[in-house]
Amino acid sequence: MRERLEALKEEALRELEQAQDSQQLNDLRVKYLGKKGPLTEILRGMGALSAEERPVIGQVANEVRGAIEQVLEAKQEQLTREETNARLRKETIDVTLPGRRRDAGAVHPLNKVIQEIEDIFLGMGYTVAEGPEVEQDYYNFEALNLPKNHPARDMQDSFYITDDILMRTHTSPVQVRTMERMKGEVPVKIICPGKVYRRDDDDATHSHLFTQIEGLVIDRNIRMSDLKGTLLQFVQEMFGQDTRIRLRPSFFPFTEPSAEVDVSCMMCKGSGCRTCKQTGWLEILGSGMVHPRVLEMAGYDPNEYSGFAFGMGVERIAMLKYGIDDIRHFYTNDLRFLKQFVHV
Ligand code: 2NM
Repeated sequence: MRERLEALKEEALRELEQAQDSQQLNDLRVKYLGKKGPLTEILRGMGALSAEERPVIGQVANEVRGAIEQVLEAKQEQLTREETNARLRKETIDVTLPGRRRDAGAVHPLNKVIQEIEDIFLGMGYTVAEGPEVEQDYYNFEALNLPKNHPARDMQDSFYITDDILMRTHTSPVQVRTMERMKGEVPVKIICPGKVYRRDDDDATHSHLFTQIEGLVIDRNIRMSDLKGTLLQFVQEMFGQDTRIRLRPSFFPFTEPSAEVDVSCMMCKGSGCRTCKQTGWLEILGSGMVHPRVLEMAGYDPNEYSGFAFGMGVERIAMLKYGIDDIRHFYTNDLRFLKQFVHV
């Protein structure tokens, strides 16, 4: 019996010494110390031994168990340490490797021009107002003195969602909404930038989606000269202090009188070139005194208050400023185009 135990110990320690990983070590623990292992079996058979032999063999068996447990524990510690080291070696990263370069985004040229125009009007005390692109017929047309049969309301010219919901065709509905919210209070002094939609075929100078900025001032005693002075200040900040303007009579349903505003050509300073078609002038703004019916519908007594309004296409201004020849460049998102404005 003693020899069997000694042999068992020898064999167990040899096998334990050769264990390669925690899994193998655990299998050996079960094999030698488990309920179905040889040591358990020997201890169970002790009943057959004589009274003198039993304590002696019992002590040897316990010594064998103790020796196996001790080696197991030491081996477990060693393997765990080795496995941890191996894992850490595998997980090391080379912090000196160059990083993956990420392309930085940039503000879209249209948004740059919008921000520049906003800054100019913020400097004159205006605030920026925004509103929905999907708009009610009332705000887009009715409240702007566009009667039911006006040609601009033609289904052919606008993107209708339902009979009385459409994609806004200008940002004026934002101004009507603002006037309503102000409940007759003055001054109203806002600019409204945003996308507008018209059913046009796209070409170099037309886009079914484009960007507008409209301005509106309402107060007591606002007159045409306020409009003219404001727009002169704006174009001189935008295109240079030597820029001049001229007003030509025009027509809009929502203003009376109405004026088209030309600026002296910033390319040739007015002497005539290809950009201005040898006229020295460029048409960039529509404007006028807010129609009394528009004021009245929005809750302002036209006998007490007056106002001016103006509107411009941001793409056209950006195209003139940067010499861009096709409006579609703003919407095709060709990085070769967009990257030219990263540092502008
Ligand atoms: C333009 C030209 C002239 C305009 C009018 C209004 C409102 F809401 F006050 F009636 N907003 N914008 C206006 C006037 C817009 O764009 C070419």
